[in-house]
Amino acid sequence: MYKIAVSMFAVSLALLSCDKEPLDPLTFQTNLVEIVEGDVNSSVKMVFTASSVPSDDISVKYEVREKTARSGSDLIATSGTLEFIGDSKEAFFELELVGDDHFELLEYFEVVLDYGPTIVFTVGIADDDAVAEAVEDADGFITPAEYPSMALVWGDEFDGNSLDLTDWTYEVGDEWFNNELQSYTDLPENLRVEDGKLTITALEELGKYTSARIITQDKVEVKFGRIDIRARLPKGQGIWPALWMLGANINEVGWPACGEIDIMELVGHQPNVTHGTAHYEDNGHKYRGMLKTLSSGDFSDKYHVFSIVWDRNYITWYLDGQPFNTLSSSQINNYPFNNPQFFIMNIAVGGDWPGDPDETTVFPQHMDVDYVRVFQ
Ligand SMILES: [Ca+2]
Ligand SMILES: [Ca+2]
Ligand SMILES: [Ca+2]
Repeated sequence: MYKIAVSMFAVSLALLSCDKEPLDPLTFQTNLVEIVEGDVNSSVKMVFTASSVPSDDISVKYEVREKTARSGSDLIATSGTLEFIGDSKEAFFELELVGDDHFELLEYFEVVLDYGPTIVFTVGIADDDAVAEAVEDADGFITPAEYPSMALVWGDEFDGNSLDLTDWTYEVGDEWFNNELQSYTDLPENLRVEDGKLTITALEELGKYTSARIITQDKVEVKFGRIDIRARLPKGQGIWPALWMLGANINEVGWPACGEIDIMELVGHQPNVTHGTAHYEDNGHKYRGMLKTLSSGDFSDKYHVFSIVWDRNYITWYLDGQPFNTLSSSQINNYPFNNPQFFIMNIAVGGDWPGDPDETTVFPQHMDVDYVRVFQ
């Protein structure tokens, strides 16, 4: 349809200008792919360049269309006419941008040119504001329940008295990876929801370890957003809590091609260190991660907020609102993180990374999760 319309337009141009060489179909390019937001309102010239000088003066209608960027809060949607006059291949309009000083994900809008055929240009607005740091209250660090210009698209405050099985599934059994020792159950001694929090408990009984692992696979799958998880973590040799995500296409492409985002992992013999890591397939299993060490105390003392900001082509990890790791799609081949992922929360016991529990390990060990929230 598009090709036909373009070639018809080219024909009509050729008929109008029979004393000139036949023209290639006219197309347009623009100078803007991505704009930086700014903290105050501003305007920017959006210039369109024709592929050749039109044979006659022409008027091209343009329309700015909201997408994730919204008129009034991110830009001013407008429409009008671009005039290509004389020998000029260029015409422009002034685009009005709305600045602010709060953090947002990358947003985009469209500009549609209509000159018979239509062309749609997609333009990004890159945010230039820092993520707000968490504040400290009586039992630890906490993040806001809402953010300007972002909507809560999913969350669990763990306010009921049982796990919400519309969103979560227990994974139970004895057979796990990495030479882990635990058996996962759906018993209340291993998982409870009460007092506004989820508590996963790792237990030892006669040398056997039990714990719990829950997933949102096929129930809650998200792509992009600011994700905040407030939790207090267990510790001790052989204790391995994790708050993490796996690609929703894992059953089709397998691991690690599906991509894994570890928002928080901790090995209990280093109870003051959180790890933020991405795993992926790039000529075999590869991973990139960074760690963040508390300046005092450990992660069992009080709540901390483990966050990622996950947007098109990048992921940044935060502890209490302070960034400590970023992955960009340009750093790896076969970047899998522009696809939906689901959540996993668990405490593993033993295994290749932490090693097995020993006589210093105290049981039971608890991970308390106050909330998980996804904002877009
Ligand atoms: Ca700004
Ligand atoms: Ca902003
Ligand atoms: Ca809660």
